This record gives sequence, C-alpha cells and structure tokens, in this order.
Amino acid sequence: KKSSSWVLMVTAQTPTNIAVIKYWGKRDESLILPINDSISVTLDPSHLCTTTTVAVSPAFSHDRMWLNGKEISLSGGRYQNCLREIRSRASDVEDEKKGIKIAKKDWENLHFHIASYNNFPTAAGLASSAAGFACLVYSLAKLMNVKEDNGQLSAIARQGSGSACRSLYGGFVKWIMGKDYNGSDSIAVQLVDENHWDELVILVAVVSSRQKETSSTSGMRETVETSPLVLHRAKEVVPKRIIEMEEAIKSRDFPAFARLTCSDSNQFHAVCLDTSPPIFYMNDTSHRIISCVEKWNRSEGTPQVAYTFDAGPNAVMIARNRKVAALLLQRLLFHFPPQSDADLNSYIVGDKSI
Ligand code: 2P0
Repeated sequence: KKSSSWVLMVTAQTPTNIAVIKYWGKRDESLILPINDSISVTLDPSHLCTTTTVAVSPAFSHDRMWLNGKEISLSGGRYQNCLREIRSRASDVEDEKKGIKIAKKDWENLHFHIASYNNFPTAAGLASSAAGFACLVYSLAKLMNVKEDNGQLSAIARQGSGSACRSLYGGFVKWIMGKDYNGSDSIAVQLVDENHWDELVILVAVVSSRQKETSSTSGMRETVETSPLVLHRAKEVVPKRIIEMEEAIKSRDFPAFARLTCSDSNQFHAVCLDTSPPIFYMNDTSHRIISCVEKWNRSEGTPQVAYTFDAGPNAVMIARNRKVAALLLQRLLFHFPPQSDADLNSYIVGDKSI
C-alpha cells in the first residue's frame, strides 16, 4: 500500500533480571563481550518490567524513541547497533485486515516510533537497561517478522546492554561468554524455566533512590584496566561457580544456591574495591542488611535467604519460600523501619518467573 495513512504496531513486555553469578568486565567494548559467563533469574513481569510499543509508518521520517514519555536520543552506538542488526534480519510482513504489505527490502526506508515505559519509578535507582534493550529488540523483531530464535535475538540485545541478553528468557538463564571474535556465540540460554523453582520469593529493598555515581559501563572498564583480582575471578573463580550454580539450580539445593549467590555478590563488590580509584556501590545500610541476613542464616543452621547487590546499594533478597519471605519482611521492617508512607514503597516483593 503506497499511501502514508497506515501505522503498524507491536507491544511487548519484558521483566528485568538479577544476576546470581555476576557479569563484570568486557573483553570487547563495542560488541559487549564479557570476560566470564553469568547466571541470572528473571523476575515476574508484574514488577520491575518494561513495556515497549514499536510503530512503523511511511509517515515517519526518522527513528524516534520516548522513555517514560520523554523523548531520548537514538544516536548512541548501542541503539544504532541494535536497530541495524534487527533491520538486516527483517522479512516480508502482511496485514490483510489493514491491507498493508511490507516487502523485506522496504524496511530499509521505513522508520520507527518507539515508546517505552518502566512499571517502576525510574528514580528508584532500579532503572535497568536489561529489561529495556531486551524489550526493544524483541518488539522490533516481532514487528519486522524476524525469524531468529531467542538465542540469536539475545546476541542482538547484548549489543544494547550486556545484561539485556539474559532477559529474553524466564526462569534461570545463563549468558555464555562465547569464543568468537564477532560475538555470534555470546548468547543467553535458559537453564530452567520459571516453574522449576517456584517456591523462591524475591524481595527488593530500595536502600537509596539516588542515581549511582559510577555507571556499570565505565565501572567495569576501570576494573578491567586496574584490578589485579578481576582476572583471577574471571579465570579461576567464576568457571567453577557456574558449574556449581547450575547444579544447585537444577537440584533446587537452596543452601548451595544461597552460599554461591552471596559469595559471588561479595566478590563482585571486592573487585570494585580492588579497582583504582575504588568503586563503592554498597553503603552502610547495604552492609547492615548483609549482617542481618548472615546472622539469621547462621542462627537457623542452614541458609533461609540469599542476598545480592548490583551496581548500587539496593538489596535483592531471595527467600527459600513464602513463609521465609514473610519473616524476612517482618525483620526488615523492624530493623529498617520506613520513615514515611512513601518509604513503604521501598519494599518490592515479587515472585521470580516470567
Ligand atoms: C550483572 N551488572 O550481571 C552485573 C552485576 C551489574 C552488576 O550487568 O555496559 O548495564 O550495558 O553491558 O549490563 C550491569 O551492567 O552493562 C550489570 P553494559 P550492564 O547483572
């Protein structure tokens, strides 16, 4: 159809993911290739997720994007790489009801309008690029009838933000670092789906809503350039932990899972401290939460809760079941009482799974 009257749209929703074996450090900055494998759990889409609508129309003169209603620039290399990779895989699209026919070659001259929303306050410091890029790549792939599977799409989302590749699957997901120079084998694979370990409850405690001082991208660059510890971590520690973590997840071995998750979070922050100048992502409250959980786990004789912290002070806690999650929330409210009603929003409880 030649007229510029039509618009074709697709909407998709993607949850964020939380790494239990962390990605920190790249071997190739522009392709976003990591120095080690990582494993994450994808959250339930009712919390911390991105909803993206992509529209195409001959009336659009250039690609544009709005994030939470505000226009943002698409000129950055990461957006351009994702858009280029997806466009190059487009197929014919036909919408008989609307009388729209787009041939494979037409996509080169068509432009998108993209609107993306996070269902959590961006100011909460939890705005993750993981859900955002995964959702962008997935919705564009659907719009353009891209035939690739999720693994291949994950390699494209990876070029938007490393952790985004893990959000294309639910459940527990491994990002394989890969060996290829072009990154074609640096993809995400699903280890188990969202039903495999559905007793787990994930609780996010917002410790600070301030924007982090060091972005992940520059933080990990500085770590790779200056930390003597990070190579030991990537070469010696993580490969063993990946094997143990896969085993713990497959056999639903909570004590092993908790031990590995907490140790890996702590080593990631140790590597940040080993960077010059040192990077501090956790604060006093984060440290107090760690002590609280460690003390509780020790007093029970076996771990009840795992904690993990990303590039910021907010705590992500994984309780072994709902009963433990209720007790955990009770303890947190006692030790860290909300100062105001608004602070009550600082506790976000959700199930894992997609
Ligand atoms: C992770 N983080 O595995 C680790 C743990 C933060 C701490 O992935 O430069 O936003 O876009 O690839 O993915 C955050 O880094 O960095 C991250 P880029 P990204 O979840």
